[in-house]
Amino acid sequence: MEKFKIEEHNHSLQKEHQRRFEFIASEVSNTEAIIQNLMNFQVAIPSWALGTGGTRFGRFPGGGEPRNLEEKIEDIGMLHVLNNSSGAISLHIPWDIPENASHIKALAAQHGLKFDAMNSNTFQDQPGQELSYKYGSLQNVNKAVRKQAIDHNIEVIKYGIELGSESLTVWLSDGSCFPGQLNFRKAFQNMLESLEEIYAALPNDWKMFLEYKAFEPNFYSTTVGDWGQSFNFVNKLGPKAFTLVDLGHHLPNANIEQIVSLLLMEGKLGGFHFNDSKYGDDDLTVGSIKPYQLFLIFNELVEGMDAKGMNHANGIGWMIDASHNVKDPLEDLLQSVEAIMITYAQALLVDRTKLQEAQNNNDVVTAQEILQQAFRTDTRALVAEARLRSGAALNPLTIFRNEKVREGLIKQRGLKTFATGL
Ligand code: LRH
Ligand code: MN
Repeated sequence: MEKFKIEEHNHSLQKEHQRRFEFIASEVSNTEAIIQNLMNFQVAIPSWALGTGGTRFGRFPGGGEPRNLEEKIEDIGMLHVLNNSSGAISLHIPWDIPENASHIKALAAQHGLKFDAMNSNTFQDQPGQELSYKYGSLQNVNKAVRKQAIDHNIEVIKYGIELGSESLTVWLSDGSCFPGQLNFRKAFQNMLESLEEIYAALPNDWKMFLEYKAFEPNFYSTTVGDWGQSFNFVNKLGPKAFTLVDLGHHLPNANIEQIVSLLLMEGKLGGFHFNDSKYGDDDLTVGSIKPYQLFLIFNELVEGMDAKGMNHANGIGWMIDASHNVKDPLEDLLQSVEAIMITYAQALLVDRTKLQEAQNNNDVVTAQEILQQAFRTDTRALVAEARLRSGAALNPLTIFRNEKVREGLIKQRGLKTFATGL
């Protein structure tokens, strides 16, 4: 997307934006601080979510999907030009192996992108793979299967080192589908032993994120099934191991904001996979189903990170993990990043002194009023102003459509292209 097109777009929206920005700036005391925080805040885009997702019931590709890692980097680069908040890629191996790592690293840098957490994959059997992960990987009763999975994770770390990544996300589908299938204790011990070998292979400045999930693809037990189990593992592993919270990985009605607060308190909240869901791991657009829950989570993030003096921009791995069944993948990702920025700005609006006072006085009504005052504040003009000041588009989705980006990609790549990933 050429710079002049963005300038033209911003010029056409400037007057309306200025009116909205002056209004919110007149309402909000810490406008400049919020805009600076927004400009620093970068969300990593998953390399596995640039094509159309699907379910076992069907997949409906929309065309123009990236055919290789280079084209995925171009697509993320384009998102970053439009919102200047998507400055990192999270790669999934082997879906996106950087055949020529220095070339890939240079290409990403050209697009202003760096590599966030690497993701290993021992939840699928790859063509030619010697031993199957049907009954699990790091927990498997068969030591040889565990070794194969450990070696894969160490290989993923090597790719990450070449690309300048500094973290490994381990999500394990390991578990059981029926009572009696698994000895839970031995599965835990096998998995801990395996994770210890992977942990020992981490460079000194690296982090390991252990992602938990309640169910799917196993439907009776999951060996890293909730925050408590992940927390137990990462505490036993050591200071480089942290828990990763994927918003879609909880049992119904779980209080995710409380989990976030406690993991932050313990210094063990390492990363986030942002998405939204109504039922299971639906991987829907961030903020599309439960925007108030997302606000309550960001409220705990800001409160907890400030309590620990953590830098908001790089204290935690901010990543999206979504799958697009009916939306254009790039429009969906633009909406997700926008929802994250809007909600982060709302959390920065919370009057924490007044909230603490209300909490100390058990003034429950005032406490709710303070939170909802922030949640009911339209921060879109603040987010747009942050983009404007960083040379991005005032309204990324509008210019994406007006410039017919998808049509251009279909012309360039064809209708029937297939992007690796979910
Ligand atoms: C598992 C998960 C994990 C990824 C996969 C693509 O549900 O959230 O983060 O490895 O999706
Ligand atoms: Mn995830």
